[in-house]
Amino acid sequence: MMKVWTRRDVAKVGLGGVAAVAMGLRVPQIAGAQAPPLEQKDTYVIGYPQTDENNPWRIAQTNSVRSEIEARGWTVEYRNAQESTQQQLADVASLIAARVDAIFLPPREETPLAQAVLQAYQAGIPVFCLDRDVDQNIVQAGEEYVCFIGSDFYQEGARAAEWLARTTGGNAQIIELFGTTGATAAIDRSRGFVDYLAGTYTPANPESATAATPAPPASAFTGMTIIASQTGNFIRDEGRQVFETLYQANPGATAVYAHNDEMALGAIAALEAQGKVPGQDVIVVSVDGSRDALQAIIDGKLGATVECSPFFGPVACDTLVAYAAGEPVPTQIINTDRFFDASNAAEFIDSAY
Ligand code: GYE
Repeated sequence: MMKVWTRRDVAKVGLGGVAAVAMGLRVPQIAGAQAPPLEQKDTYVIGYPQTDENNPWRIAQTNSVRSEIEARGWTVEYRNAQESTQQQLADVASLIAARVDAIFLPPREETPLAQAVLQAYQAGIPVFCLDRDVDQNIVQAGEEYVCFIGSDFYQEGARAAEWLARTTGGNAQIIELFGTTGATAAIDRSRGFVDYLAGTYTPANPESATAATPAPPASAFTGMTIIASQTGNFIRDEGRQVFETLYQANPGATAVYAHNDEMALGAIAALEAQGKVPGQDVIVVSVDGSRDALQAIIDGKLGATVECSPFFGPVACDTLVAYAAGEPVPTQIINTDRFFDASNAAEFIDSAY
């Protein structure tokens, strides 16, 4: 069985020491971990092990990262794990073997991919986690990897809950379509939503709070209940099938909270197939801000979507350059996201992906 390394193991044995321990050798103890340095160069080879290309969000993210790397005259070593955590682990291993300069990693699941971050750390390759994060009990930004760049998923969940509570007058029987099990985006979108309705939400990143950040609710929303929750893996057709089953078992549902637009669009299709009117019989809210979602808002089928920007290319490359120059890089770089509903979807649809 594979040894699962923890932060403590690494801190104890230091860079390179994990391999030695695995071989049964004694190694001297060194102080805490520090993300591997990056040499300043005119051009870099960047490893980019993508999770999948199954939805418009992922495709927009890949286009953004790839085009920014290429525009700078750097090289991208692209991999596509096609929804497989095992494959993504193998992809990171192959990028380490190829000795890329750095890795832009969107970790499919936070705990398994923390091991991949550790391996890159041991190999002296700096990792920048894009969009999803890794398990902080195993590795930490600023220590084993450089930083996390992405959205505040906890706040996204709270924003969806705030809109739904306001729109339904505090009364809803909710079906939750969960994202990929073990993905930061799913875990925190769920927590933010649940905590907001329970009256226990407080912003996780006060420094990134904007006018849009929901204020902590005065009390719990006792009329808002999650009656069923199941993963649809962030995939439209899986969202459709899962929703169909959950709705059959829970015909009293009045709302859907989908962790991304694709699953929300799947639920909308399932509702229509059953002769229901999405937006009237059942209110739907989700996260991302894709073109199809904005169109569904214009059509009155989707109520609202919390933006989660997929445009990582410029911020990721700028951060890498700053890091190579020895400038201080924050351990968390949080995107500022908008909110789309019937009041502004038409205004923004032309710039959506
Ligand atoms: O919302 C979803 C994608 O991790 C933020 O993953 C990302 C999510 C995004 O598959 O559509």
